[in-house]
Amino acid sequence: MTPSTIARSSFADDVRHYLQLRPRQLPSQYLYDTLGSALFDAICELPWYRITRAESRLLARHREQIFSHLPGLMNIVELGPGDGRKLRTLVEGTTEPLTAHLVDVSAGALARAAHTLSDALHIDVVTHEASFESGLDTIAREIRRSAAADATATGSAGRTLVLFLGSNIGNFDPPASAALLDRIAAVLQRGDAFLLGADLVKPERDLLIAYDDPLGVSAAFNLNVLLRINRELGGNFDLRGFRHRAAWNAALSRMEMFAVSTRRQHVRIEALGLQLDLEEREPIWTESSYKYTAEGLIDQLENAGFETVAQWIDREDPFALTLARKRT
Ligand code: AVI
Repeated sequence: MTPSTIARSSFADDVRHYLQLRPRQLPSQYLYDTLGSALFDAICELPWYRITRAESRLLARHREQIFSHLPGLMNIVELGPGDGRKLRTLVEGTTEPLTAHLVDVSAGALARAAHTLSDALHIDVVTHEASFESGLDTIAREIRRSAAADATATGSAGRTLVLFLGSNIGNFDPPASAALLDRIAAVLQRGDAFLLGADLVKPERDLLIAYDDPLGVSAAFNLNVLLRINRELGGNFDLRGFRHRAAWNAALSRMEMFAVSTRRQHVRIEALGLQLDLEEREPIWTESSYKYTAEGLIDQLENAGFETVAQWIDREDPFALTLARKRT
């Protein structure tokens, strides 16, 4: 079974399962079909969504310093490289030859990222069309195999840096993010490193406009998941019967996105044999985006077995880049 067939069968299973929960839900990973990914790229260009620019500024400003903490670095692994621009910005901080392993379930995203990196001549790009977990396992095996061969030839084995940028961690709930950090730590060797980009808590009005922008791009990004169900699973969602809602949940420190039914309506999803009766104002919860404190990020990394080497914060648009090293 290829990763894309796994993704498709779990889309159907997940839609069936999550749409029948109360409150109804759809996992946020399904926002990213071809149109959803293009809409997310557009969100990153909006003046109100500042994560991407804040992180790029930090990477450009501190990249030499980041590499100065990583002597003997040979491999960079990026989980969810997007269009590849973040990694492109980072690797301009070194002239050392490196292998970049890009992990994503989307072949299209991997091709785009590889293309963005193609003129960085010191970077050898290897793509892995896989989930983060299975990609990490495959890469760890490959790196260990070639490190063993290198160590025999040169007496040294190179270090690995894992990147998880763009505040992608924010779309994992606390147990899932702890599990992912544990998994990353488990595949790394002592002295290998992890660079985490995460969005920080900021005033509510800044968060609300970032997730509900005046141009309506966030709304289109959100409601597109219903269109995807229509297209891929034979659903009959009438998108005019839904509106986008973004809300700050202060108690759980997260932004939440919903597709809210504007009237009582009946929806059929042919491929699932599923019928839904939605009430007026009934929400379908489509995404959570956790926001952190700088100290909270250090604690999470410590709990997963990392020690923080450095943390850089963009004060203009609160965002943190944290470099940590595997402890034992
Ligand atoms: C990809 N992820 C980190 C974005 C976020 O901010 O949670 C997705 C997004 N959702 C709405 N706008 C952007």
